[in-house]
Amino acid sequence: MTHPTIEFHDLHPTPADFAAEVLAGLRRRPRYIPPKFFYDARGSQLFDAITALPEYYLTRAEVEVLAANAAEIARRVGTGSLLVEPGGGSCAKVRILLEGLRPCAYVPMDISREHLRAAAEQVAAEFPWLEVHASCADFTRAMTLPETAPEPEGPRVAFFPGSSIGNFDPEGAVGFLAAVAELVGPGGFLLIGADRKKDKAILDAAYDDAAGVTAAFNLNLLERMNRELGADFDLAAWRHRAFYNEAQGRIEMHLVSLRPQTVRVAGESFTFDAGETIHTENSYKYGIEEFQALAARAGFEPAAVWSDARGLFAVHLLRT
Ligand code: AVJ
Repeated sequence: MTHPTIEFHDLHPTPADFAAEVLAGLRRRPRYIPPKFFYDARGSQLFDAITALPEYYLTRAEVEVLAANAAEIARRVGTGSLLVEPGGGSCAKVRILLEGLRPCAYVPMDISREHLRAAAEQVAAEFPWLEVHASCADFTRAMTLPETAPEPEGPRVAFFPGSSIGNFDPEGAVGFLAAVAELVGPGGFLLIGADRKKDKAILDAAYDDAAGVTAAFNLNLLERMNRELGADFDLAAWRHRAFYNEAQGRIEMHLVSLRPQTVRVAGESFTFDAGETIHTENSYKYGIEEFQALAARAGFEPAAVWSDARGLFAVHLLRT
């Protein structure tokens, strides 16, 4: 068997980055830890389980849209592109596009090192004609291409599925999109999934599933701090809370302290009141025109937009 072409570029955040961001987040009020820290090995597994939950419609809806429109996407973008996927740790959805797009190289970038390495090797084995340059990095901090990435004949295309854009607040989203616009340059494209605003009951259920997988995903952040930062969170003293905040147009996830308690984290003490929360995630939802207007502020114009049959989820093709 020939060895698949995979180049691995490593800018993985150090344990010191995790400690510093957690301590800064716990010193603030309200307390906030960014959702990128959910994705250790266990968190990545739990997230994959979330995508298969009956209540979590996002992944199925987006896959439906990509599969139904893969040929049209390829026709609009053309072949020979350099395809970059920030946060593309599992290289799952890109498979739907690869045969049609025939990019000259694929660059998945992700914070979760082993998850990314395994996925990149698998995609390279499945598509033997494809050059894969995996880049382990925190794209919320630095979005640069590995130096080994080839110069494409076609456009640079960024792929940002999953409604991961929803983790930024709207101002942060404009900043991220502007960095993507710069990365793809003139004539470049962005294919991006953005979950739509909808009935609160559907959204609440998607982030607080009956089987408790999303709760385990949220609580794993406490276990991760215990493992990696020598913290002493008592898991029985915390609960998962998720709800759609209609005024803000976002899902909020929190970890709720069930009693007054003091916790040690990386040598520092933090006192929590009963009912006090650590805010762990926002997931913004966007109307179609609302999202196009946001992208316009970052220098993108709409090229096309598609939705699933139920109208739950949108995939936008944007160009610089
Ligand atoms: C990966 C950010 C798109 O917001 O739906 C799923 C993460 N959190 N369930 C989302 C998540 C809880 C997910 N994103």
